[in-house]
Order: sequence, then C-alpha cells, then structure tokens
Amino acid sequence: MLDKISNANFVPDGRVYHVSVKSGQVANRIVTVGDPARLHRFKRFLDKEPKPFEHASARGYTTVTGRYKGVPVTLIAIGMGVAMVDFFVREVRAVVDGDLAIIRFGSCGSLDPSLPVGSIGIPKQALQISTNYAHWHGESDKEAEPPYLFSPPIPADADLQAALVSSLSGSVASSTCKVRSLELHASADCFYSSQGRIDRNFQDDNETLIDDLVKANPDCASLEMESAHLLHLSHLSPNIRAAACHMVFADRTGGAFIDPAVVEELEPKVGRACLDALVGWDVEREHPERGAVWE
Ligand code: DUR
Repeated sequence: MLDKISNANFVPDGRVYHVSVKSGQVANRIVTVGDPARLHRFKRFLDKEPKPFEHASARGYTTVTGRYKGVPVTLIAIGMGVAMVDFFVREVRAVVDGDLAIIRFGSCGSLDPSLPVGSIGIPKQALQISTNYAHWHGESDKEAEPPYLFSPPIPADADLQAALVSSLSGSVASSTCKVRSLELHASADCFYSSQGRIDRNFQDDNETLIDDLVKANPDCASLEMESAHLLHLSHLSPNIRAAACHMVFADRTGGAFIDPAVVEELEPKVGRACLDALVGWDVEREHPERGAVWE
C-alpha cells in the first residue's frame, strides 16, 4: 500500500509528476528562485562545458543543471507559494541520492524601516502565517477563532545561513545595498490577505495582521510566501539543508517599491553569491556519477 502511494509521484519514464525531472537531472546543490526569467538570467553563470541540461515542465517548473566553477549545481524556478515549494522539495528529494543543500533567493516586503527597498535579508528563522478557515466557516463564534495563525519560528540551517551572509556581504553589500542577517522572517500562505494588504472586495479581517505579527514577534523583519515551508520541509526529512535570502521589493511601512534598475544591477550579484555559497559548501554525500546522465 505504502509503495503504491509513494510511486504515485512518478510517471512511467521515471520523471516526477510536476517538476518533470528524473534521476541524474538534478544536482545535490540547488539554488531556487520564483521567477523563470530570473533563472534564465542566472544560467549564463554556469560553465559552458558540459552543456547544461534544461527542462521546463508543464506545471510551471524550470530546471537547469550544470556546473558552476566545476561543481554540479541545479537552478530551479518554482513559481510562487507553498504548494509549489512542496512539489519541488518532495519531487526533487525523490530523484536525488545523498544530501541536498538548497538556497532560495526570493523577493520580499520589509516590515523594518532599517531594511529598506533594495537591501537583502538573510533570515536565521522563518515563521509561517496561515489562514485560519475556522474564523470564517466554523460553528463557533467568529471572535473565538483568530483569522490568521502564526507558527513558531522555524530555523534555517545555521551553517548555510552563515555561508550566505558571508558570501553576500563580501560581494553584494555596498553603500546603497545593505546585506543583513535577520533574526526572523515570515512567510504567508497568500500575497494579499495574509500579508495584511487590504482589499475592499473581500472581508479578509486582516486590518491588524501586521501589528499583531510584529507585537507577537518583534524581530520579524520581512514577509514573503515560500521560505518558511522550505525550512519546514528541511526539518521533516533527513539530509536536507536549507536557507534563504530575500531582496526587499516593497517597503510595507513606508510604501516604497523597488526601481527595476536596482533589481537589474543587484540580481546577478546575488545570484553569483548564492552559487558561491553553495559550491563552497561541503556536501558530504554527493553522487557525482549521477551527473553523467545529463553530461
Ligand atoms: N513577495 C511577497 N510579498 C512582498 C514582496 C514579494 O510575497 O511584499 C514575494 C513572494 C511571491 C511573490 O513569490 O514575491 C509575490 O509577488
């Protein structure tokens, strides 16, 4: 019975159902982003030889596997949200042997005026903000159930987080771009309601969400949608190490939004810094012979 359930992840030629890759097409070291356009801008950092493997799945995942400074790495664009992170981590885990080291590079909103638009936060921990459906749909009095639930903080891998802080501080930090190690970040299950964006067309009951979040978690400096679930999954399975960094796109306290020219300038530097942190990383149980499949 169990075997049948786990095999449901696979299609007959050995590819996992949604990410659509098979054994040998994903390296032990992974940089994941949301936006496929960002992935296509990063793939030029990979060694020209051997020619990288590239595949776009029908369900919105783009995977590029090659070598960076001679070390096998995978870049994968996953789109947005918890469900996309979940398919990615579980399906990649199913087709890669040995240790996985995963770095996410995403964008975020800032809750901390000292983390302005264009800066980069590297959280030590992330909590998950979940919509509590019982608030709207339960039998009980609406007031008895809070509309949003805040999980306890979920730690990133301490060594990988420190490697990212060092790599980004060394090559991205400047007078206009702050790079900061953060105590706490939050990931929400939605962009609008559970990130405290008011939408008059919907009764989201989120007017006090940001205040409630910061009151309960004074260290919480930034907000996006994927990293807490990535860290969560890394704790549920042995041999997965994960950390994340986020570029501030939106200032949620002052209202500023990032200038696309700033993204254009910083993004490649951040991409290289993520790859440098990853290849400097000692993956204990790597299976380089798997690389032969795509090479
Ligand atoms: N993101 C947020 N909130 C922000 C800024 C960026 O969720 O304020 C991230 C997460 C998601 C995408 O992938 O960017 C949504 O635009």
